[in-house]
Amino acid sequence: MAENLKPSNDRGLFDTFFPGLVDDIVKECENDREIGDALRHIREVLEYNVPGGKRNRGLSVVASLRQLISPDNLTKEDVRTAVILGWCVEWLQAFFLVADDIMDESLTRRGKPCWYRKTGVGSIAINDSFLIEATIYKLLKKHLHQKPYYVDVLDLFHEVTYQTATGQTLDLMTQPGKNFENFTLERYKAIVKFKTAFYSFYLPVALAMYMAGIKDAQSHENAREILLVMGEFFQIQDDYLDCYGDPVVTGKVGTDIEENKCSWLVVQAIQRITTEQMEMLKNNYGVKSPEASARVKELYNELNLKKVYQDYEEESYKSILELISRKSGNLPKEVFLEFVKKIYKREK
Ligand code: GPP
Ligand code: MG
Ligand code: MG
Ligand code: MG
Repeated sequence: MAENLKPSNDRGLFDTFFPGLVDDIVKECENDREIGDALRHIREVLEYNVPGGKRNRGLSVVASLRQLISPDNLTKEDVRTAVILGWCVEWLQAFFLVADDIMDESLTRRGKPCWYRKTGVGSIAINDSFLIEATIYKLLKKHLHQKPYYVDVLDLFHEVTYQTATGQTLDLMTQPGKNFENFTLERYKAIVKFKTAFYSFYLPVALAMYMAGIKDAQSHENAREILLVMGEFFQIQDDYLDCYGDPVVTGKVGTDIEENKCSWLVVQAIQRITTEQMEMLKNNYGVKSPEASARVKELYNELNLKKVYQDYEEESYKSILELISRKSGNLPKEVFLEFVKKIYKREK
């Protein structure tokens, strides 16, 4: 097997593709008299926002393809295409995060200032998020337009973008109400399924499935059922880390309490709260002051939410393994187990 086709080199191989993909988008027009200035700006936007994450979503396309096509049948061209599709998933994530950080008034991302907060950027970041999205389709056209699965891939990116924006809508419109009655577990699950699980979990695996020629509705339904449950768990972790994570490790400072978010922690809190504690929560949740959020965090500690989370994590781990063995159908279980390994007990 050629050196760069070995699975152990996937991360290194993946990273080597990024500069070429940026060049695919900007190089030709960087010195154009009309739009050269804009293209040099696009390069800066892409270089600041697309790399530098964990790349788990992108790498999952490659890892999943390796489970779906045997090493003897997997060509160098297949691996190359999976890497490019993986980067397109990372591109989509960058588009969402640039916009999400503006909406959530976040400060840092991946250990750097959020793009809109970088000196000299500001509200052009809104347009920059559109540019990141639009350039996904330039990459797909350049590298995949002759593949038999091109239309499936395009359709999937469009559908998943719609689902994610729908989830973001629920996230932004869900306000606590007078007695936090809107922060239900049912609403919480809908938010996270749509805003996180489709693009982070179903998308990378579904792309690999289309590449491997797996198009049937039943296989996609099985994969979706498992991956959406994993995605829900992943966002619960994200909510937990927003409060209890170390910003040096996560690369971001949490804003869920100040931003009045329907976070898993607040949903758990209101299920365990006394009338006095509810008064305290009402006075301090969604208030943009460090003192108010410190009070909410004290309440979380009184309610032992760290332990509630740890118990949930154990429980969820067992049930996801059970779901994988029950629902994988024709798909190799390793596609899902690899994902599980990456996300349980994560600290970032
Ligand atoms: C993550 O929620 C959700 C997204 C990144 C989807 C955004 C969708 C758009 C259409 C813009 P989060 O706000 O909890 O993520 P983080 O904690 O990383 O800010
Ligand atoms: Mg958000
Ligand atoms: Mg956010
Ligand atoms: Mg978050």
